[in-house]
This record gives sequence, structure tokens and C-alpha cells, in this order.
Amino acid sequence: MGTHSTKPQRQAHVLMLGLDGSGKTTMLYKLKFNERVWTVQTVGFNVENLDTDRNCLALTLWDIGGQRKMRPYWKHFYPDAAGVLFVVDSWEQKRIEEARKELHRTLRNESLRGIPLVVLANKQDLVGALSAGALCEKLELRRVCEGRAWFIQPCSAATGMGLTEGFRKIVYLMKTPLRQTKEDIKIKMQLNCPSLFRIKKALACGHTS
Ligand SMILES: Nc1nc2c(ncn2[C@@H]2O[C@H](COP(=O)(O)OP(=O)(O)OP(=O)(O)O)[C@@H](O)[C@H]2O)c(=O)[nH]1
Ligand SMILES: [Mg+2]
Repeated sequence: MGTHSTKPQRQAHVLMLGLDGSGKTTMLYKLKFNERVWTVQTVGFNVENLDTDRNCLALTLWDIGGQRKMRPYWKHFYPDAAGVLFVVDSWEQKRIEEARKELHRTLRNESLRGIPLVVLANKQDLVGALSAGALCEKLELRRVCEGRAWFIQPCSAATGMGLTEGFRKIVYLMKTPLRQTKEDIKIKMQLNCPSLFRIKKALACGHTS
């Protein structure tokens, strides 16, 4: 019979949000398996655990569908979140205003007050993609992120460029939050179970309020 470590693991839930087609699912599986998967639109969510084992931190990544009809469900995931990865398609410039509005709406939610944010400026492999700097301006990140730790990371879920850096950054920001939000995040990183039951129930009932 083998022995198992009894060392408690802290658990942190990180949400992957962003418009449909921005690349969340491609990114999730590139991070998890280092493979490019061919995706279909996510109806509901995908969830995967990733190791950050050096620090006994178990990370659960929630990739939530970004279609318009899915967005009202995002808020059911907010109460457990210790960090947010917001994925933007940097190439599809005509949808950046829509991404800006959704990002701002998300950050206004009280359950995410002070929660660290990494914006992933995805699809940098495509010619004509906006740079992270230009995207930062268009999304008005400096203004909307006042009072929270944040970062913008250029990346490509297709090639893997910048993904590890973005992932490390959110872990770092969750561990070293701004002082006023430290307690909020510590509570969310305890040994809490995800409220999976509550989320599933909401999705099943089509309940969004
Ligand atoms: N060139 C390029 N294509 C990408 C990249 N990331 C994702 N894609 C493509 O973009 C399309 C949408 O990717 P998904 O990962 O399904 O997007 P999603 O954000 O999960 O979309 P929803 O599930 O609808 O919310 C797919 O055809 C991907 O192959 C990238 O970095 N570069
Ligand atoms: Mg998806």
C-alpha cells in the first residue's frame, strides 16, 4: 500500500473568460497537454487542474463558453475565483470594442473586487494582430484596473508563445496581491470546494440571476 502525502494543498480557481472564438479552449489544452487541439464552441465550460507543485498550490482552470448566450452565466463562477485570465483575439480588431465592454462589465462585478487579472493578447502569430501595448490602450486597462493587480501578456495559443509566462503571472499576482485585497484572496484560496453543484444547477435550469 502506498503512502500519500497529507500536506494540505491550497486550491485556487482561475477563470478563463473572453469572447467566443478568442482562443480559451485552445489555450487550456495547449497549457495542459502542450498540444494544439481543434475545438468546437464551448457550450457550458471545460475544467482542468494544473500543477504549480513547488508551492503546494493546486490550480483549477475554468474555461467558460464566451458566446453571447453564455455570458450571463459567467457570474455564477465569480464567487470562487482567485484570479481571472481574460483572453482577447488581438487579430479580430472589429470585436475589440465588444471585448472591452465585456471585460469592463466583468470587472465591475462585486464578487471580483480586487481579484488579479491577466489579459492574454492572443493570436499574436497572425499578421496584423494588435500589440499588447495597443490593446492595453483600447481596453482602457489602466483606468479600469485601478485597485487591482493586473498584467497584459502577448501570446499565441496556436504556437504556445507567452502562455507559460501568462500563467505564471496570474499565479504570482494571486500570491502577492495588493494589500487591501489580500484577505479576500486568501479566503478564496482556502481548502474550499468549487461550487460546481451550484453552477451545474444554474446551467441546467437556465437560471442567470
Ligand atoms: N492563429 C491562431 N488561431 C487561434 C489561436 N487560438 C485559437 N485559435 C483558433 O481560434 C478559433 C477559436 O478558438 P477556441 O479556443 O475554440 O475559442 P474559445 O475562446 O474557446 O471560444 P468559445 O468556446 O466559443 O468561447 C479556433 O479555430 C482556434 O484554432 C491562436 O493563438 N492563433
Ligand atoms: Mg471554448
